[in-house]
Amino acid sequence: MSFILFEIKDGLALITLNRPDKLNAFNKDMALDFQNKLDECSSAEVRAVYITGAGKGFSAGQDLAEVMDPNGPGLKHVVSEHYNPIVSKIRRLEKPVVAAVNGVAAGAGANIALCCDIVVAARSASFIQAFSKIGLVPDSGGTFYLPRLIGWQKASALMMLGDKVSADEAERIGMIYKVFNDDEFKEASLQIARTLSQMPTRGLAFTKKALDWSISHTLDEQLTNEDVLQQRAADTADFKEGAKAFLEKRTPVFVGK
Ligand code: LHQ
Repeated sequence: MSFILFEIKDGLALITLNRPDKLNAFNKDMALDFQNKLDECSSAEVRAVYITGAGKGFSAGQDLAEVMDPNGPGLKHVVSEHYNPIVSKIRRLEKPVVAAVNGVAAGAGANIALCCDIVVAARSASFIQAFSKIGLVPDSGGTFYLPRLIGWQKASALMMLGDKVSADEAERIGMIYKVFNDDEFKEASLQIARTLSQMPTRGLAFTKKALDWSISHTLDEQLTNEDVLQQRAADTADFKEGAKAFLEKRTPVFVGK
């Protein structure tokens, strides 16, 4: 059985975390396969990525049975070899990545979702910074993204107390973009990803880069960064098509170049 389901359809890569009986908790094989599939997403045919979970959970984070198994891969390299590359690959991927959180997202499962470009959730989903409850430190970029998304105080409290945050509350506090009713969630979240997959891919990649750069640059530096990226965006075929279609009062057809 494959712990990651992967399919590319009409420019959209669909990645499904697939250990439903364990709420898609990450074991070594699943983490490494996820990395491989993220690498495959850099191919030109992929113009957007959609990540979700099989069954009723998104991901319960690290498989705790595996890290406690004396014959398992051990705890020493889990963060550096399993989770850090996943977060880096998602951020470096020059495509928009949608996390479609279909159920509970805990520990590394929550923080991998939160590093994605657009995070949406089913109304019955929830987010838990589960680390503190077992004596661990938030990882997978959680200490980087969560305070930036919801502010220091709330992030600090959620990470220390390990409270379960409902999807509605996550939307209210700006942790995620939108919540959809459970019966509409799959189609509505896929529609966001499909829309992105037909948009100007290079322009979206430069937007992602500009947002990432804004974290570590001054205003003056960032104004220069925006200028540089705008020149690059203006050189794309999709910009030319977008402007031309606007002037001709027709719907543009973007090709991702
Ligand atoms: C699980 C897990 C799980 C194994 C549910 N492992 N089986 C980095 C570096 C090094 C070390 C460790 O970790 C990390 C990163 C991290 O992610 S640390 C955080 C690890 N995750 C957690 O601590 C969350 C543990 N899980 C839970 O608290 C609950 O399962 C949640 C709140 C996620 C869901 O609760 P329920 O909806 O009540 O489901 P459940 O607890 O009944 O779980 C269903 C099954 O999944 C169950 O198996 P079973 O065979 O009894 O039906 C659980 O044992 C299994 N499962 N999470 N992380």
